[in-house]
Formats: sequence, C-alpha cells, structure tokens
Amino acid sequence: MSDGVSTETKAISLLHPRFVAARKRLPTNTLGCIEFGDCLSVSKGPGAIPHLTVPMARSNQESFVESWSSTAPRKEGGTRGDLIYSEDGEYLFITTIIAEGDDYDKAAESRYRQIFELIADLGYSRLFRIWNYIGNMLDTAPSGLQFYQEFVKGRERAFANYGGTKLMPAATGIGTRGSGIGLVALASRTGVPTHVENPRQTPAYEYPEQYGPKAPSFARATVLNHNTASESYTQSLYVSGTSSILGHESVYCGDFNAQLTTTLENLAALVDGKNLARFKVHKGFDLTDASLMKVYVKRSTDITKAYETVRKYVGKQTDVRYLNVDVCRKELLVEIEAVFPSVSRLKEIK
Ligand code: 3EB
Repeated sequence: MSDGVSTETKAISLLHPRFVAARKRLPTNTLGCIEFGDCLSVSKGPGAIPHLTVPMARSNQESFVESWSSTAPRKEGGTRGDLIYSEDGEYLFITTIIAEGDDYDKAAESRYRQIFELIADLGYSRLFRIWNYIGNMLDTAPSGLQFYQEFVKGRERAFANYGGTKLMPAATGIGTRGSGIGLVALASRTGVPTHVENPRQTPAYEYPEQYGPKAPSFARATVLNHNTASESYTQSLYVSGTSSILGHESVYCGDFNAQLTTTLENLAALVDGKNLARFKVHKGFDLTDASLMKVYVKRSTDITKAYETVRKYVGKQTDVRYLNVDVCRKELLVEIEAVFPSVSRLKEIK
C-alpha cells in the first residue's frame, strides 16, 4: 500500500494452549511446552522446542503435556544465560530451572532479572503469564524461612527493580512432588495485557508480613488483547493460581469441600464482567467459558471429591486436569488456575 499509513494489525499469530498426552506428537508450531511428569528437567540443544518437565504426576498415566502452540511457525529458539526460549514474532516462551540446593532468594532474583532483560532485548516486552513450580515449598530453608518465602523475596527485588506492581502478570506459585524450581514465562510483542485483581481478595503484592517478609509478585489474572487483525481481535484471560483466600486470610481450614467452593466462587467473581469493567476490560466471562483448568490438590484423597463440584461450575468443553501437589500455605488444600479464550469484533469495543 502506498498511502503511507502503516498498518500494524495484519497477520499476527495467535497462541493456543492445550493439554495433550505425554509422549504423543506435539501440535504443529508448538512454541514451548510443560510436561507434568516425574523429573525436573529442561530440553537443551539448538532447534529444540523448549520443554520443561516438572515432577508433578503420581504415575505415567497421570502425566500430560501443556502445549502452547502458535498459528505461525516457530523461529529458531535459543539460550541466554540460564534461560531457554523460543519465539514466533509475536510470542516468546521462556523456561528455566533452579537446582535444588541453590539459594532460592538469589536464584529467583537472578532468573527474573534475566527474563526482564530478555523480553526487552528481543522486543517481547509484554509479560502476560508466569508459572513457578517450587519443590519442597513449605520446608524450612537454612535461613529459617520457607523455601517459598525465600523465592518470593528474591522475585520481589527483581520486580521492584523492573517496574513494580503495575507490570506484574498473572502467575501460579505451586508445589511439586520433587525438588528444585521450574519457571515458565510468556510474553507478547504487540498484544496488550491488562492485569486485574479480585474484588474478594487483597492483591497478593499487598499481603501483610505474616505470610513472609516480602509479598508475592503477581496479579490475580491478566487479560491479553491479541493484536490479530484490523476488524476483529481476540481477548484471552489467563487466571492465576487461585485459592480459598478471602481478603488475605485462608478460610475453611481443614474443610476441602468448603475451600473448593470458595475457590470456584473467587474465580467466578474475578472473571465476571462487573469486575473486569473496573479495569476497562469490555467483556466478562463465566466459568463455563473456560477452555483449560488445572486443579492442584494437596491431599491425594481429596481429588475424587472435587470432580463433581468442579463439573457443576465449568463448561462441557473445559479440559480439567488434577494434580496432587503442595499449595503455598500449610492450611490451603486446593488451588485452581484457568484459561479463557474469546473472539470479539473490534467495533463492539467502546
Ligand atoms: C494466593 O492466592 C495463593 O507466588 O506466584 C497463587 C498464585 C499463589 C501465584 C505466586 C502464589 C503465587 O496467594 C498462592
């Protein structure tokens, strides 16, 4: 076109997460994936798809892969410092692991600093989703703090240096069945992220000191407006690990069913249009719109108790997976995260 007007809105790729069976072929254009398996490891080697395996399945039958695939071909991936990444021109997938025995405070700060540098250098500056898979999270570190609290402290310094609370995306902080830490971060080049909070919960970054010397650095959810085409766009909602917390307090200690219901009600209140409107997001969701959901359950005997209740809240198409891992406060028995996709017409946006 010769009118001199640059159109930034053509043929930008879209990213789709889905759950696939372990050891099956990955979807075309997989940018990166997370395997819920039996040993902490990360793929290496030039050209390899970044593939983090976290020790989170009780058996081979329970293991599965969360694949993030794009509508555009993946470019050659790379490594930088401790990070492994791949990109497609619009999305960047980053993964790294922290070894057992490392100082989790220093390691968390270093890895997060490296992530912030990489997204800036490669031009994918909009961070929209992070996962922190933390082995032995509630065990006591040499300092006397929990390993999770050590990690939170280092992560907080990195975020403080980067831009503080307004740049904190949705995240999950969850235990594993092993040791060490696995991290995944997703960032976008032109998509517009909006980080949102839950009306029933204190922002995690404002938790009082009783939960640890520093507060956790994450938003309750991130809405990403993918910059897809001139007259339509796609809005995805990535919901952080959510638990039975009201205000900043854990509620219904010891009562799995009540914690589960509270968690699902927290999720519903978070994604509701009335809540999202506070953050100028034009369209809300219902839990039945969820495409993917992961339910993390602390006591293995509670997993079967969750099936029926969860099904009452989600949609027929919602792919729900259960994992038996630790949750980041001693009294919390369940944590749930979810993904919501939505396609809208641009002209509907006010
Ligand atoms: C909570 O609401 C539960 O430290 O990255 C959820 C999601 C939780 C993310 C994190 C922690 C994290 O505080 C715990």
